[in-house]
Amino acid sequence: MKPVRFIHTADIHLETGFSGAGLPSRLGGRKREAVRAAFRDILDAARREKADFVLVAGDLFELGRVTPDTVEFLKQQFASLAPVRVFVAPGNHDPFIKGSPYKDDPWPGNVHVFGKEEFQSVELPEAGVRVTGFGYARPFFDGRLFQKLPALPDDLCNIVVAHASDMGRVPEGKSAQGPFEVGELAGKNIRYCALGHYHRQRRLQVPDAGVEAWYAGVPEGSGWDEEGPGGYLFCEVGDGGVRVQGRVCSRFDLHSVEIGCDGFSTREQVVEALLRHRGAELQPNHILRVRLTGTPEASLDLAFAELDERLAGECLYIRWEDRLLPALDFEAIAGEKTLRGEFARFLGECIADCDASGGGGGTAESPFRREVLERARRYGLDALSGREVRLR
Ligand SMILES: [Mn+2]
Repeated sequence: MKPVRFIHTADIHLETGFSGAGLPSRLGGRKREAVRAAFRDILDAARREKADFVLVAGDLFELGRVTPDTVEFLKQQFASLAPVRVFVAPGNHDPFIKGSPYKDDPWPGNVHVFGKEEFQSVELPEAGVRVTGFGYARPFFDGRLFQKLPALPDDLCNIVVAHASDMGRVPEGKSAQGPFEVGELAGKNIRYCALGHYHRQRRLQVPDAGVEAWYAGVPEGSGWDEEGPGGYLFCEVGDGGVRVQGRVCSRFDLHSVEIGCDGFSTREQVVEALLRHRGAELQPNHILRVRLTGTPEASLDLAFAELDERLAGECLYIRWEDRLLPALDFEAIAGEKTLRGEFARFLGECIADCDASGGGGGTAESPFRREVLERARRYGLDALSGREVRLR
């Protein structure tokens, strides 16, 4: 057969908000623009490399946030791709419901949106391909459609596209929408299964050597659980098998760094430690989360505005996380005949009680309660000592 070449993308989340990642609003605008740029890159690749079609495995946009501008942007982009076909399988963020631009707007003729909660097929005889997919018709869909999918006719090369959850590996905090077991992809004449919903690019282990199944991953990471470069997949199915190529298209990647500050006495040492990550996590187009740990000398002053100024140009933004343990001598303070001493004694006893109950079959809340008490002691002693009280 003539090789079939196509792009698999998913979870683009055009117009998403970034406040959940604790990023300032000026970065939200840059990230949203980067998501659009990444999406343009994906379609450019389809044009340049003469792909036969493009698969979007759901969450192309967020229904609650999508603007008329973004809808027109999508129509223009897709129309300019013609005659290359685009197949969209709506997911939980862009369900095919009343009020959705999928349903209410006319789309260019080369775009097919799977608008039913049942598998349907579109045949492309000239390419020798059958694309089979379904879409969500509600914002939460837990139907097990793969269970009911019969074996597809093997006269054409079968490509399946869906927004769905591999129940064998649900990422932490992810809702199980469109659940399936990898075994349900086996023995059905599927050559390639294009999945969306999980945001990390990953190949699935299907107990059928003939099936290649992937999550495409996000083109541009939007949170701290989506660190590193984002991208899409370029696929080629031929007689020799399926070749899947991961490609990067992200602009502003998120990265985390931990800096152990044991014995640090100046913020210069924090800067030096961070600069050692230059060229890796620390790059001008990266957004960093820097977690400071350990026990520094009392002289260390984490003046974040000054640190940001010192590191301007090294990266796009730093979200500082102060997890330093105080070099305070709680016992000595608790011996003082002062309000500060009384406070330190009281919190010290609360923490000791917490340890006693936690060690002796305590409740599940004990470790959390201990952390709260430790923070309370730290904040309180900062306040009672006339120091700046800095949330950590
Ligand atoms: Mn989703």
